[in-house]
Amino acid sequence: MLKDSFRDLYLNKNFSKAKNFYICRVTNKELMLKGIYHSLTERKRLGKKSFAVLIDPDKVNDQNLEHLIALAVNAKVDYFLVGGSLVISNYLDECLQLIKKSCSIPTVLFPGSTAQVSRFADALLYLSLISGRNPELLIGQHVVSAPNVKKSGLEIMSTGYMVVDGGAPTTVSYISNASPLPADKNEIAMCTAMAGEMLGMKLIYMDAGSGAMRPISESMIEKVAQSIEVPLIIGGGITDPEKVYLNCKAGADVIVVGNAIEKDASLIKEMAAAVHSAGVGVL
Ligand code: 1GP
Repeated sequence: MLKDSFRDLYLNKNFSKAKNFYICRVTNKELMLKGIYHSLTERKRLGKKSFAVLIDPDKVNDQNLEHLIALAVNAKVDYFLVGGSLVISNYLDECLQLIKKSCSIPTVLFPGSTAQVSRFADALLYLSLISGRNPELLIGQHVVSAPNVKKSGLEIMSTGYMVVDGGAPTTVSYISNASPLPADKNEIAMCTAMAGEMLGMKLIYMDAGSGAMRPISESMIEKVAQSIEVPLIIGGGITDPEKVYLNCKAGADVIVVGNAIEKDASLIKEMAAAVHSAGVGVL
């Protein structure tokens, strides 16, 4: 199915699929020309919610990635986030190339370290861990990697990254060597996000950590969403479409899901539908 082209579909008289394929290509191409950040802010302005599937290069291979891409295209997933707090394999470049040749869903790097920069992605979340007090992750690693990041040609999106306590230590809370933001301190979350925005961060990403026992509460999402203008990304421990929907209604602009989809890829469809139904407009 991934090898289908507009021409093949048309010649096989699969007109409705050909039309969808064409519209999807054109729409995504237009978005790509103006940049991913533009697409994120535009979607927010229009009241549309976005769904991003997180791909950890350590946990996929060509076969299951192709399957995942096919499901994502079918479900109209808006973005792929690629990366992880700890990536050991060398599959990052290949993984991005496979996505690129198979579909037009934009790829955004979500790097756990400076080693996870690849020119095969479309954009990079340039994360500063503003919830922690570890200077290395606030600015230190950025200084060291700045020339390479600039040279990569990727669209760089500065992101105020806030790790929120998810009920148990996660890879990100351990690796970052910084205390996560307490889950019930909505005011601290609000002030942190506001500070990040005023410091010039283009995005705020609140993350309970991959596989978190307890995802971020709707009350915290609401408090933060009401206090900032930039798009708000929410992820960590989200396992069902209902939670996805409630998070969007509380003010999340982008929902990120990784673990739950790794365990059951068929969740993509329902989760994407929940995200898109929570927006003002329907794609
Ligand atoms: C983790 O927000 C992401 O950084 C996604 O978390 O894997 O728990 O969905 P999950």
